[in-house]
Amino acid sequence: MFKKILIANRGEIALRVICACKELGIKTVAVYSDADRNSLHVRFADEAICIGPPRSSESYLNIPAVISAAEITNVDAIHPGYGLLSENANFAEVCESCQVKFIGPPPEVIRLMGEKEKARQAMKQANVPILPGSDGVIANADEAREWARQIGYPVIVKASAGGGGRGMRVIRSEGELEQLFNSAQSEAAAAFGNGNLYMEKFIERPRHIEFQVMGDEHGSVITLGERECSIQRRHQKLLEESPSTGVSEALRQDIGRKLQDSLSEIGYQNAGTVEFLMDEDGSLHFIEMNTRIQVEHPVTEMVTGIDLVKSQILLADGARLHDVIPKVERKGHSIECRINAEHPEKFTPSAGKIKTFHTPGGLGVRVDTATYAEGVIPPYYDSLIAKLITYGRDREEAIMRMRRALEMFIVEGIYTTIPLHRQILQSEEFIAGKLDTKFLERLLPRLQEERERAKAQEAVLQP
Ligand code: MV4
Repeated sequence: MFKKILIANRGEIALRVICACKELGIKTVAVYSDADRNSLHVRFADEAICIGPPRSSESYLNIPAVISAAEITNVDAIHPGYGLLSENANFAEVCESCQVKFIGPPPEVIRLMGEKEKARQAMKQANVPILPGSDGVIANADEAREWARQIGYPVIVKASAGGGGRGMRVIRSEGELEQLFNSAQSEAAAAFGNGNLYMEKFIERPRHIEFQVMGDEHGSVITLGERECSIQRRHQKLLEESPSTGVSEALRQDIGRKLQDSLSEIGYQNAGTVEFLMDEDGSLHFIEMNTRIQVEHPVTEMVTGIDLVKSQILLADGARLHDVIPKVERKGHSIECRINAEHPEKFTPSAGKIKTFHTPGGLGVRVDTATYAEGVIPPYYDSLIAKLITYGRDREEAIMRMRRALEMFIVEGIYTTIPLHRQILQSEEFIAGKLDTKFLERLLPRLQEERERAKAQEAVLQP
């Protein structure tokens, strides 16, 4: 078994990995930037090494600096967390060549899934449902026009190297095709150094549903059910839950079986997430795969009772899946609210010093955070400061727990998304489980209107 693991990350996920290592009796090494000197991941790790200045490009993304830290401390493995270097196939390769185990899938698999068009073809080959779309990348606007005629408008072009919405354009008619195709291509080339585009039928109001998978190094893959991630804004998820109110047991089983077959064929290893869009009539269509542990993994942990990060470490050490996860039994319901250091209405980052920090607790409440009272949120990184997770025997209980937990979560000194979550948890649409990716676009204007009405009312009462 690994004796020592380096965590190439910061914040709550670095702490989450340290928790797993402690429970497995594995020593930990934290790396940190100058801005994170007083962070909890530094405090709770057995050793800590400063790897550079505040900017991620010079510290957490600096491969030579991370590898040097691993060599100096003589670790057996590196856990990359999410974001940063977690889906960097070159980094995984460098780890391998330095005899340090990268806790994740093999570099070739990371590379395959990083090319969205190739991932799409690989899934199609393996009978996982995909949307009608182009076969392979599209060379130019003329080819795009041919595909669009065949698929039928509206269509969407996406960057093969993309993700997170960049290099994406919705095309609603032939008249606007050429211009939109060309602008997507330039945007993709500028952002990813690769202008390859592919096309899909566009779904107007999809639900975003993803499946958690785990694979071992002996050819076995299992699925651990789905998460509903439709509540997002500008490609940033805000709230996730498991199970999804839109997925029947039959659909879950069907997709689960297809994923197990396709991913064992591909040679998938370690933790992964397969993203789907659900269309208006409830069918799921593969869109892309993430080859890392995700922010929202706790909701799956809560409903399965399986520690996904511990499982990642054991699987990376060569353990067999049926020894690590003998049985998957899902029970109850779990919701996660992402608490970001952001203005809840403007969504602008809110860095600074936290004055009061009180986290809720009690049965069915979990808080994953690396923040504390008097702690400083640096402006250089992701704005996630805490994840508030509740568990209930059913969705209603998980919702009621989340409502009271949000009431009892106090953060003073910076703005957070807590007030917005309180509103989401009160909304009729959310309570009814009527979700799609336009949910917040409908809710936010209503909340704005309410605020204006309240203000006008106040003016009448106090002229
Ligand atoms: C789509 C789509 C509709 N139809 N593909 C956005 C990010 C990228 N990962 C995939 N995305 C989308 N792909 C087709 N064929 C709508 C989106 C989309 C979206 C997807 C998931 C969650 C939120 C979203 C918000 C806007 C658009």
